[in-house]
Amino acid sequence: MAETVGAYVLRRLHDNGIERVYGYPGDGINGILGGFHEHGNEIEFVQVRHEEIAAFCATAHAKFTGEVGVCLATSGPGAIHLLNGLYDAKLDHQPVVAIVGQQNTLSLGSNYQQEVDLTSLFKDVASEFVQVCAKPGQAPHLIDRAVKVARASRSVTCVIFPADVQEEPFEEPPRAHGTVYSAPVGSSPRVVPRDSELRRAAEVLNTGEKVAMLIGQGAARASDEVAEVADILGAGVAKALNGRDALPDDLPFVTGPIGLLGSKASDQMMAGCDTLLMVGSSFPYSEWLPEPGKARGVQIDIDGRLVGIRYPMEVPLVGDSKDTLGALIPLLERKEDRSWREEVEANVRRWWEILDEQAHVEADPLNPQLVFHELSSRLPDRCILTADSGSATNWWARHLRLRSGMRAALSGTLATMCPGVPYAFAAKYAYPDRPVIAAVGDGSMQMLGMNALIDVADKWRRWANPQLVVCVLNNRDLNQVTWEQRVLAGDPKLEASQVIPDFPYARFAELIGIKGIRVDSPERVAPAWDEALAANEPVLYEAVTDPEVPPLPPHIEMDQATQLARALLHGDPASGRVLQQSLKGKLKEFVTH
Ligand SMILES: Cc1ncc(C[n+]2csc(CCOP(=O)(O)OP(=O)(O)O)c2C)c(N)n1
Ligand SMILES: [Mg+2]
Repeated sequence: MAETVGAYVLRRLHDNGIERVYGYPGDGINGILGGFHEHGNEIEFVQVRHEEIAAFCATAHAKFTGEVGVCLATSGPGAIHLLNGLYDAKLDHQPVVAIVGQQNTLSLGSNYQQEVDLTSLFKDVASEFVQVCAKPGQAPHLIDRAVKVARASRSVTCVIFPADVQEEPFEEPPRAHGTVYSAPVGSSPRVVPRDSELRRAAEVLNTGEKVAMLIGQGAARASDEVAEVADILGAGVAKALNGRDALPDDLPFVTGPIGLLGSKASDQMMAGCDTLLMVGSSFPYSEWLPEPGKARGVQIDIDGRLVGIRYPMEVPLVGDSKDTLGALIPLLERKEDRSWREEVEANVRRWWEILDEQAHVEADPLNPQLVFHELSSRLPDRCILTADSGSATNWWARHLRLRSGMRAALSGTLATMCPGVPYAFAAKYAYPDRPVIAAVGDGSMQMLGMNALIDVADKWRRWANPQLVVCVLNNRDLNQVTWEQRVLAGDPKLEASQVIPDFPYARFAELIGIKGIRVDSPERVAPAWDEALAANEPVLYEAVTDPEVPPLPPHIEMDQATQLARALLHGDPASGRVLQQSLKGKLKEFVTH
C-alpha cells in the first residue's frame, strides 16, 4: 500500500531530526496519527491533557535542548488551544513547529463544523511561516521549511494539513515547471562581527572604569567567555531571567536577577556603572538599565533586529555570543584598578545576607521565601528548574543559588501563567536522568498545572530517574497581581478577583498516585525538602504560605510607597497584616528615597 501523506509527514519530520511530538488527537489529524503505526519507533507521540500543555512542552523542549520542538493538534478547537503556548515560544524566540489539522478541502468555505480560518489565526504567532498543504507533493518542502525557518529565525512556524490531504497517497512532486525539490538540511554558521566593529567595541569597554554586564539566554553557550570578559574588565554580571542559567550564582561577581524581580546588587550596579555590555538579552524593562546617556553601551546579539532597542547603544555587534566574545577578548585590556569590582562583590555579599534575613522573617503560617531558601542549599547537581508566573517567580529568581551545570527556564517574555508543570514534564522527556523541580502558584496549579500533573503521574515510570518535584505555593490568592493592585495601582486587594478556592494539592497528588507532602510550619520546610528530594517517585510539595509577605522590587520609588499606603488606607482587607509583615521584612532595605 502506498504511503499516505500523514505517514510521510512523520517520516519527513524524523528526517529533519525530530524525535518527539507532543499532542492531542482529533479527527482533523487522524491521517497523521495513523502514520504513527508505521513510524512510532522513529518519532514518539506524547499525549498530554491539553493542547496548551503540548505547546508549552514543545517550547520547553526547544529551551532545554536548543533543538526544534514540535506540537500537533486537531482542526478548530485543538488548534486554538495551542496558541498561548506558541506565543510563549514566539516571544522568547524559541524554534517550535505546530502541525495542525483542518477540515476536508471540499468543505472549506462552507461555514462547516469546526471550520476556522487557521491561516489567519496563526498568521501572527507563526508570522515567519504558515502554509496549508493542498497537494501531497507539497509535503516535503512544507515540512522542511517549517523546521528550517523555525531553526534559522528562532521562531514559531505552522503547517496546516486538511484531513483529506493526509489520507492521500504520498507522491514526490513531478519534475515539471512550477514544482520544487527540497532537502531536510540546515547549517549553523559562525557569525562574528567585522574586525573594525570589534575594535570600536573594545575601545568603549577599555575606556570605561565601571563596567556592568547584562546577559540573557543568548549567552547560554558562552558562560566561560562571559566570566573571562567580566574578569578582564573588572565587571559584575546581572542576568535577565531567561539567562539565569547562563552563569552560576555562586560566582562572587554575579549580581543575580534584574528588574522588578531582581536583586538590589544588580540595581546598584546598573545605577553606578559608566559602561554597559549587554550579551544575548532583550530584557524589556529599560528603567532598570542605566539612565540613557549615563553609560556607553556595547550590545551583542545574534539577531540584527534586536540590537539597540532597549538602550541607546554606541556599538551594536551582530554575532554569536560565544564567538563574538571570543574574538573580543584579545582586544580587551585588563583593568588594574579593581575597586569597582570589589564594590560590586561587596554588594553581592550584602544582598545574599539580606535574602537570608528576609527568608527568616516570621509569617503566617509560612514565609514563602523560606521554602526557596531551604531548597537552594539542597539543589541536586545538574537539576533542571522551572518556574511559573506569579509571586513564586520572585522568590525563585532571587533565592535559588544555581551552580554550574544546572538549567532553568520560565516564560520570560510572555510571562504567562501555567508553563511550570508542562516545562518540567518536557524536561523529563528531554533529560530523563536529571532531577527536575518546578515552582508554581496555586492559581496556575488550578488553571492547568493539575492537569499536567496527571501526565506526570501517568508517565513517570518511563524515566530513568523519577525525581520530579512540583512545589506549589498555596496562598489562596493570585498574589502577584494582588500586590500589583496595591503597589502599582494604589488599590486595595479586590477579594472578588484575587481570592481563590483552597484546595488539597498534596492530597490530590496522593489521589492520582504520586507522593504528596503538605508543609505548614517553618520547622517542617527543610526536612520536607530532604524527603521530597530523596523520594524515588514524583512529589508534590505543598507549602501553605502567607500572602501578605510582600514581593517587593529591589528599590521602591516614593510614588510606589505612596500607592501602597493609599491601598492600605482605602480598606485593604489585610491592611494590618500587610503593614506588620512589611515592617518585619525590613522594608527599609528596599526604600531608596
Ligand atoms: C494566563 C495568564 N492570566 C493572567 C495573568 C496575570 N497574572 C500574573 S501572575 C498572576 C497570579 C498568579 O497566581 P498564583 O499562580 O496563585 O501565584 P501567586 O502570585 O499567588 O504566587 C496573574 C493572575 C497571566 N500572567 N497569565
Ligand atoms: Mg497564589
